[in-house]
Amino acid sequence: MLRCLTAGESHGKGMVAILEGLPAGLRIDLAAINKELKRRQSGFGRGKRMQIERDRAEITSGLKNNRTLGSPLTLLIKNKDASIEKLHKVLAARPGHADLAGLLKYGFTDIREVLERASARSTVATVGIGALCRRLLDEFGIIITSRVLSVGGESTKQGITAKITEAVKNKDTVGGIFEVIAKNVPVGLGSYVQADRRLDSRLAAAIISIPGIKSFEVGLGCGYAVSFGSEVHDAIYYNKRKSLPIGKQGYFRLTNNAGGIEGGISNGNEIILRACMKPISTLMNPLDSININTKRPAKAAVERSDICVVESAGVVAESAAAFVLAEAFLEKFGADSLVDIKESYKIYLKRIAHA
Ligand code: EPS
Repeated sequence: MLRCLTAGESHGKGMVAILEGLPAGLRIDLAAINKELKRRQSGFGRGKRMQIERDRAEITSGLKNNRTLGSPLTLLIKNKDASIEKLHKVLAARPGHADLAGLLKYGFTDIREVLERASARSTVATVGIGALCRRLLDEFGIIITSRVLSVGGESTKQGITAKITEAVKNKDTVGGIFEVIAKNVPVGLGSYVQADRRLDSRLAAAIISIPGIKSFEVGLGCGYAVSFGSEVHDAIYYNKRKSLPIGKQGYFRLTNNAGGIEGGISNGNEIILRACMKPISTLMNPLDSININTKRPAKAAVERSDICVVESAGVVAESAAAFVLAEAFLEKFGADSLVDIKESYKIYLKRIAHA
């Protein structure tokens, strides 16, 4: 069983992630983890915090000679801005943020006590976990990437840049849509036998729980709603030639509207996921709100924030997907030792090729 927990406040000492269940014998490269952390911090539309932080991970458990021991891995990413005890109180909830619902739920009298953990800074830990999971997937040729499809309804690079620039100028924020693609995922991850074993439901939960994500689609997604079945289902063909390399033999499709998942199981095609990231809810030109002490109208709190994080959200979603795919992969092929998993994977591919 692969499981993880994260901890840490946006301006606390740092962010922590514990990942348990990676097999023994996996080589871990800290530089590769730091590269993913850097990708998360990049993108046009990021705010001032990203100029302060240089997110770097330390691994404090689970490794010897840079190889996993099968024991829990702990990642620590220290915050440079660790000013939590000195920061001012926040008294007017930002519409769209966790502020008001969190305040009422926990009975706080300062919104800062909500926003410190609700902050999307927690995604540092998600990306750290994802980078570890990618290392496992790497061993089996599984590659996960993402790309921005649109920002504020604009889908060309020029249009996107113009939208973000407009948002900066108007002290506003802007959201968009990104796509995550997983290549070389074998057929057979996940299952239809129980709702919580379906690969699509697990990917949906992992991605929609990233702060700011408001919708999720697999493959053609909402496009299915406007088409006839005959137009959208991916017809099945078969390749008899044994001379083809393993992975190219057997069943294949000419289209991939299913986005690589049928019946909650990966079908061997690319997994294609799409999600919508809402505009960041901290507005420099704030919306109406209420002062939680006086109950009088007040402008929503203004905190240092970002303008557009659609590109970063894609990197975080890749990481969330990496965890789910690694988990499903280990369920199928065993989880103790990398050597054993490789053996079991080889036998499986051989059977599939000749099925
Ligand atoms: C973030 C760090 C935060 C924000 C952002 C994401 O840093 P700070 O609050 O100190 O400026 O830039 O968080 C939010 C937009 C949010 O609403 O929580 C990060 O590391 O990604």
